[in-house]
Amino acid sequence: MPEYSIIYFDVRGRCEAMRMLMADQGIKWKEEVVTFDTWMKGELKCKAVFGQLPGFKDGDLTLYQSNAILRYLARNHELYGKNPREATLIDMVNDGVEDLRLKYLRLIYQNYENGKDDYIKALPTELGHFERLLASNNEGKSFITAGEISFADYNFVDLLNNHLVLAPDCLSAFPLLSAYVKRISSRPKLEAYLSSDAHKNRKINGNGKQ
Ligand code: GTB
Repeated sequence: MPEYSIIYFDVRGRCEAMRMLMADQGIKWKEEVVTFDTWMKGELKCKAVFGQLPGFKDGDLTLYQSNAILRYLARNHELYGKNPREATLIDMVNDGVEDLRLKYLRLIYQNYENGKDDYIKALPTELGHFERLLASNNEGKSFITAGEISFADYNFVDLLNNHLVLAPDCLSAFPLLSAYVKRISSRPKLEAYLSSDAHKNRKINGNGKQ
């Protein structure tokens, strides 16, 4: 069994997709929680490759950049498609998820009060892209792309869950996305994790906005 550790603040943030992936795949990991006070001392920031968290340890390997960490897990645990074509489609989707995550994080950390209404108004356009993608893969009945679950599914479901907190009705016009998020979230090990205190008690974002 690998010896994985997440080094991060005590939030879901950019680590929840990797936690969901590991929980669903039956992989154990440790949490090295960094408090804001510890972070402000600067020692960990100096060590981090790009001066930011999360970090991720596998034995003597330490990684940074959340999407690289997701890809590392995907390569190690067969969550990256069966061939280069599938892997590239998975990358394409994950890049789309990252684009939306960046918009979401900008709202949360920089413009919540003034930007929330406009952000929610623009959501159908954003989510429509993913609804069409789902429709193009087995009529939306399986995964976001490819024939098996991939790291992009965990990343996307985590981001959808955050949006369902921000705007509870945001999926009502998207039947395939609504069914998809329920279907993935009800995979037994993932459902157990999503209903655990470890998940529920962790804030979504560092500033308490959601
Ligand atoms: N591209 C990088 C990735 O994907 O890993 C982006 C990483 C990133 O934005 N890291 C943020 C960070 O390290 C934390 S995620 N910020 C500290 C710094 O730059 O000095 C967002 C976040 C912000 C604040 C808290 N908090 O206060 O608890 C938690 C998470």
